[in-house]
Amino acid sequence: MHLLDTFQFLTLTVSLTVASDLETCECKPKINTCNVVPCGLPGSNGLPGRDGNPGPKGEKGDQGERGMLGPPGKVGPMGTKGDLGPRGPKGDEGKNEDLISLKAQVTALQEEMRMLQDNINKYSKAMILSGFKIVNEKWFKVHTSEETFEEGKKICSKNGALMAAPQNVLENQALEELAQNFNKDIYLGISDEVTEGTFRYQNGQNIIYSNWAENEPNGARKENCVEIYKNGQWNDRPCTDKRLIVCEF
Ligand code: MAN
Ligand code: CA
Repeated sequence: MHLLDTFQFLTLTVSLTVASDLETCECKPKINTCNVVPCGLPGSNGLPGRDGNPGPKGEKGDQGERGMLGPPGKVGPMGTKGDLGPRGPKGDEGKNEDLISLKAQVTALQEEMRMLQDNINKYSKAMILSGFKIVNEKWFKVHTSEETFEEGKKICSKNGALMAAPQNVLENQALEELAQNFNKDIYLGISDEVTEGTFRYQNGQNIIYSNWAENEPNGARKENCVEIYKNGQWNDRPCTDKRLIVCEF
C-alpha cells in the first residue's frame, strides 16, 4: 500500500514536471530560425488523486413513521373522588290515601303485638305458678315436695329428665325466679361426689358455668351437693339435706 502511494507520487511528480516543461515550451515558429526541433507530444493524463477528507455532517433526516402500539402500562394510582352528580328528577307525588291506610295498619299491628306480649306475660306467670319455666329451649319443672339429692335424681329420671343445672346466666335467672316464687332453695343436678373439688353434671361433664356465693364451696367431703339460693347464688351442702326438686327437659 505504501509502495503504491510512493509510486503514484513519483508518477504525479514526473507528469507535473513534464507538463511544466511543456507549458514553458513556446511552440511558436521563431523568425529566421529553422524549426527543426518539434515540441514534445502532450503527456497522458495522470492517475486520479487520493480520496479527499470526509465531508461535513449531513442535515438531520425526516421523522420516521409512528411505531406499533406498545403493551398496556401498570395500573395507575386511584383517582380523587368525583363531584356529586346532579340532583335526580322529582318523584311522583305519593298517594295520600295509601299513606293514611299504611299508617293505620302499622298502628293496628303495634296494638296486636302489645296484646300478644301481655298474653305471653300472663302465660309465663301461670306457668311459673304451676312450676314451669321455659328459657331458650330448656324447660324447668318444679316437683311439689322437697327431697334429698338421691331422691331428686330418681324423681326426674322417672319423668325422662335430669335435675336442673343452669349452664348460663339466663338459665340461672330462671331457677332463681322459681326459688323466689316457691320461696325455697333448690337442688341443682351438680355434685363433687366422685372427685372432691371437681363439680360435674349428672352426665359426668365438668360444669361450664357457676355462681358460687362468697366463700363457697366450703364443705369439702361433707358437702358434695349444690343448692341455689333465692338470690341465685350457689352453696355446697350435704346431699342428705332436703331441698326443692326441679327437673329440666
Ligand atoms: C352455712 C354455710 C354454708 C354451709 C351451710 C351448711 O350456711 O357455712 O357454706 O354449706 O351452713 O349447713
Ligand atoms: Ca357450703
